[in-house]
Amino acid sequence: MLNLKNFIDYVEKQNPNEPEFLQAVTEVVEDLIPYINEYHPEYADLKILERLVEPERVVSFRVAWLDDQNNIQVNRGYRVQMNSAIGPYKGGLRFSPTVNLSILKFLAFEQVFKNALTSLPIGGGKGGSNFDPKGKSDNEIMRFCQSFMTELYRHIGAETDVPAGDIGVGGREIGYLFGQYKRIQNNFTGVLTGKGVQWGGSYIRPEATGYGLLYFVQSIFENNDETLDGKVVSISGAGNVAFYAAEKALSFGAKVITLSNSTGTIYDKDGFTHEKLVYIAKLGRNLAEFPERYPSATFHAGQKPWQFVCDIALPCATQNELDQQDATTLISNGCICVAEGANMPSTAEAIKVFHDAKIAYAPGKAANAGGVAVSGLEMSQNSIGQQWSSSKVDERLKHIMANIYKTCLRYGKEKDGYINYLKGANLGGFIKVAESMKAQGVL
Ligand code: NDP
Ligand code: 2IT
Repeated sequence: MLNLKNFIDYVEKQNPNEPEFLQAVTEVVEDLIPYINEYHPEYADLKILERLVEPERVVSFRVAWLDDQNNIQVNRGYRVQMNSAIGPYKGGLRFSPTVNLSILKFLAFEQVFKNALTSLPIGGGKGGSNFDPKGKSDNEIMRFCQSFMTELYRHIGAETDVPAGDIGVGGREIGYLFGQYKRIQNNFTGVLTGKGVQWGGSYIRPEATGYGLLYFVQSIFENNDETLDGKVVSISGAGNVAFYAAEKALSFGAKVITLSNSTGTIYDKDGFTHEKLVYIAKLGRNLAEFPERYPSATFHAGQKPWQFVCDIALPCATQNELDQQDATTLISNGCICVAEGANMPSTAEAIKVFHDAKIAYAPGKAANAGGVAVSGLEMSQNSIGQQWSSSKVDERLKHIMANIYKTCLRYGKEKDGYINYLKGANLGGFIKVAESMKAQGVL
């Protein structure tokens, strides 16, 4: 029999000073251990959990590059290859000064379950660097990406490990990384996803995480015979995920009232329109300037969006951006659904508040899986040398999100009818990985 406390103590001891990794593992094993003890005691003997929390491989490397003043800069690069039981390692690269091993291990661990939920044959990984892209010139970004790839290339490959974007890594960075990989290997392959549509990328990949999030939220409401029409939505972040989540929410007739970044939050009492969103994209990080053009809005420097009254909250910025107090405020303001575009944006205490209030809480590993799912479709298109239309990719994305929703229902429905999407996602993702590990022997 597995014991929850003993197992968490073991993980903590093996991974000291890795709070985010421990948080992500705890959130998963709280659901897995009772399930394993009841239905699959053989997984304990096979040490499936002990193996799941140990990355198959972690690489850390020096990334030296020249800035525009010809000064040498030194950063640290990483790739965490967490689990390849169901396919090649797959997951994004994050460039942010906050990056460390604990954060990348938590992201890689989450990715294993998320990727299994997509039903595509992709394992889990994550990587990145403590490089800060803010304020850097295009040339500096390029030189950094080239130096980063000059080491990373030996660890990745279209059938080994396929990185993509995450915070601070978008189409521009994928372009520079891909160019350097191709040059070193003399090989044009699908080694990265999120490529430009003219050179091997998939239509809908930039939109996929935000769109998929809204497809998932739509399923939650449809399950209660409701629609998103007229619902008030609060979104955090103003990057790739937040932006396309806002676009899709608008197209479903919802009213989106906030977007944010690390400088603060824009609150627009009239809601954003498509035109306003285009203007926000143009502003870049200067969200504070938005009310000058649109006086229905106010800017709240240094504040998060969770104080504003909404029906649906979509955290789409970063980990642990929504804490217990934010959760309590959302619930007392009548929020009925929280769905995560970001990875682990809600703290463990916040999740408890949502579950106790019996509102719909959709964890990132299910709700934001649309991005990696379309990355998986990009890999398929690359391997058969084809490019599918936007409508075909979007249809497949809808289908994948609907299936993830069904998996969450199947494994997450409680005796009282409450749907615990976190438990559903944890069990649904785990079973596929555990059975594959069992079949492949002691590795
Ligand atoms: P981007 O770099 O495009 O945007 C990140 C946004 O979040 C920016 O607006 C940034 O603001 C804000 N943000 C980041 N850190 C903080 C912070 N500490 N406090 C306040 N705001 C912050 O990244 P993505 O949109 O791609 O990623 C957002 C989240 O979604 C991440 O958790 C990522 O792991 C997750 N995700 C991304 C997927 C993808 O396909 N891109 C897929 C699935 C999940 P600022 O510019 O001021 O830093
Ligand atoms: O967290 C995520 O799922 C991503 N950043 C996307 C990963 C991918 O491989 O597309």
